[in-house]
Amino acid sequence: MSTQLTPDAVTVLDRLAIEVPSWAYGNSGTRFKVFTTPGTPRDPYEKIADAAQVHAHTGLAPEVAIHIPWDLVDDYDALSAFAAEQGVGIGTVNSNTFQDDDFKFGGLTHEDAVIRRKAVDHHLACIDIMDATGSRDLKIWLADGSNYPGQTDLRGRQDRLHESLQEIYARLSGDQRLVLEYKFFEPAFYHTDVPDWGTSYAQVTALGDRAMVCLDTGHHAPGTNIEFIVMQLLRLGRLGSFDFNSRFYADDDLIVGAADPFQLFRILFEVIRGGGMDEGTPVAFMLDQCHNIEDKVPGQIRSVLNVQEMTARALLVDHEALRAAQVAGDVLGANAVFMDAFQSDVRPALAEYREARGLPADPMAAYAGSGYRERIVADRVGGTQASWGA
Ligand code: LRH
Ligand code: MN
Ligand code: MN
Repeated sequence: MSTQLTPDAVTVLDRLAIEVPSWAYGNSGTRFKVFTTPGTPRDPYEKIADAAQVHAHTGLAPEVAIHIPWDLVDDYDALSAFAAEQGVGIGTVNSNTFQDDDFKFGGLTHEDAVIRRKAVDHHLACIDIMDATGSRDLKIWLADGSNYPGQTDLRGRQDRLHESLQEIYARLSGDQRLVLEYKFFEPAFYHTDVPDWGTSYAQVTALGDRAMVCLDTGHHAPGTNIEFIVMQLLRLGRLGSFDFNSRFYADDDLIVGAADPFQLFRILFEVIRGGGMDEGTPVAFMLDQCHNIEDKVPGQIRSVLNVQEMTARALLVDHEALRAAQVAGDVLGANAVFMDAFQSDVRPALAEYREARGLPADPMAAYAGSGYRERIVADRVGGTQASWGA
């Protein structure tokens, strides 16, 4: 079924913005092999230039998230000015306490006050960067955890985490926020200090109103009903942001909507149902992906288009009919209303929608024909290509 977009759906789609991660433009891979791509950025400036291509062709990605120290530069005013020239802004600042030998046994949770100080200071430095870039969100994901039962005192680590987060939170100003991301395992295999939404929720509510939960779609055990978590966090007013990606097995970081488009639809339905796409929503949408074998810029374009397409389909759900069927106990009727929307083809309507906004009807084809790839391949010679982790 090919479908038209309603005026209300168009209003929501006009608001849709998906931050792209700077690290998606660097080389990445598995522990077995990193395949490099010609033209890969060599510094944060080139990553931002590539990210700006995604926005130029889709109108969907006005901000680029950065990761510190991967995107360390001398002058963040200059980086912000460069981003603005490219037509984008700098978004979420991601902290990183997972690649320094000192943090082998944790950072914000560490037994040793000296190491904890170093981890807290890193976050304070990230907030200095946010002050310069005008970023709203500090995103914290911790690798802290342990590999063996008895290795560490689980309870003490939660208490120290709270103290560390309190100091970081106290340094925020204006409309700045702290978002705490959870992940059930990896790199720690026995326990992780922020393994689930409940722990993140408990920690952020102990801080204050400007602390929220970040939900990375790849950070759950197989079979987890992620849309239920989305519903609950929105209901509790603590869903701060998404890291979108898709997974078949673990934290695969594949293109969002590639592995399970229906799951993305169900998640976005709950976002809309819970007000997460209303005007002034507190929910920030972001990609957290790697492009190990495919080209990175088109990989990112495909990703934001997937989110747009599933949002358009989720906006088609006939809420009145759905509610009537639910109230009547019409199990199959309710499910049919839901599936009708999921199975609608919104691609022609979205192509028209883009053209009406001066955007290419087919952003993938437009990028392929733009000559940008050929240009960066020719220009970016010498230097060291950026990689996930540097
Ligand atoms: C951890 C994670 C977190 C990091 C990113 C690179 O698995 O999802 O968001 O910052 O990967
Ligand atoms: Mn993530
Ligand atoms: Mn992850």
